[in-house]
Amino acid sequence: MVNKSSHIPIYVQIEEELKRRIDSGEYVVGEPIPSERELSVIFGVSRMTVRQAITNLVLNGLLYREKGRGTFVSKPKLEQPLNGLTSFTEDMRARGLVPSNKLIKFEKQQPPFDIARDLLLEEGEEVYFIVRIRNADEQPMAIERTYIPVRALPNLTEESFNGSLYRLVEDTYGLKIGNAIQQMEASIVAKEDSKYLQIDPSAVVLMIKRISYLTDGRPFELVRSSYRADRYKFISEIQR
Ligand code: 16G
Repeated sequence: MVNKSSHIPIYVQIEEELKRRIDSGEYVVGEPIPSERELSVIFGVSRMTVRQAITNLVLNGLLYREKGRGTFVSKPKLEQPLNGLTSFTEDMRARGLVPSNKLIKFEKQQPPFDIARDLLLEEGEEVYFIVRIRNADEQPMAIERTYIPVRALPNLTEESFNGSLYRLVEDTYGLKIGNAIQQMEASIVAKEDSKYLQIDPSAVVLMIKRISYLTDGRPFELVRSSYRADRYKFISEIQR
């Protein structure tokens, strides 16, 4: 399986072989893979080399380590298309997963300057500030901090956030959602978010900032979402 005279480094060859075993289902999701010692015997290489291959697969989210228990196969990442203005609830339902929310904060406030500017607010205008953990099948996937101009959606309450915000905007308020501008960047998870997302304090998250507009051009939300990078990959179709 390992070709020692190849120009491809041995740890890369092992990484590819482990990936193949994960993809083929030989190594099962949620189950441990053989130990470093066992793999070093199977492949006839040093434990160091095996460890390097495993570490790369851990960093790529295909495997995860549990202290004292071993290395396990991760669930495949959710593929999130980047070409439609959909809600978290719609995205999860489309995959047969059950969405749920945990409301961490709901308050009316004077927004920070940059938020007021992006939401085209007038001086002194207030926003609702909402922090929600978004779960799929009861597993935390993302944490979202949402700013909504009070003028755009008056009379919101905590109960408004039991379900989907976009359903509320469209069905309860009878407004039409038009488009959004989105930016994405990678970041180390914020300290307080790591416990909500149940990830390591040094883990990486994908941060998305979305400003969404009604069809008449009025902004109705500015959302900062931190998505678990070990559970998500974003896909877009590009054309020439
Ligand atoms: C998504 C949106 C977020 C929106 C939410 C509404 C991204 C990056 N963000 O999470 O801006 O507020 O959906 O979801 O996709 P809901 O209708 O389920 O509450």
